[in-house]
Amino acid sequence: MQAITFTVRASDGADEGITRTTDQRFSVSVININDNKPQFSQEYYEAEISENTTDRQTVTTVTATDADLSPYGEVRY
Ligand SMILES: [Ca+2]
Repeated sequence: MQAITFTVRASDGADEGITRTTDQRFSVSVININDNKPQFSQEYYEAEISENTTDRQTVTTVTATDADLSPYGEVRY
């Protein structure tokens, strides 16, 4: 789980020089959900193989990515 920390400063409406401020630190935990599906790097792939091609020959290489963090962003083929 990732966390984002930041500081928010609240200031009153007093004139410059006598303004009073308060800083507050916040921490927000980012929950990983599986809200993205894998996307192939190309919309269309085309390949040709010889009729004499033996088993286990590479025909073409495809890639896809998933914008989610691991494990939901891991892509299997
Ligand atoms: Ca995903």
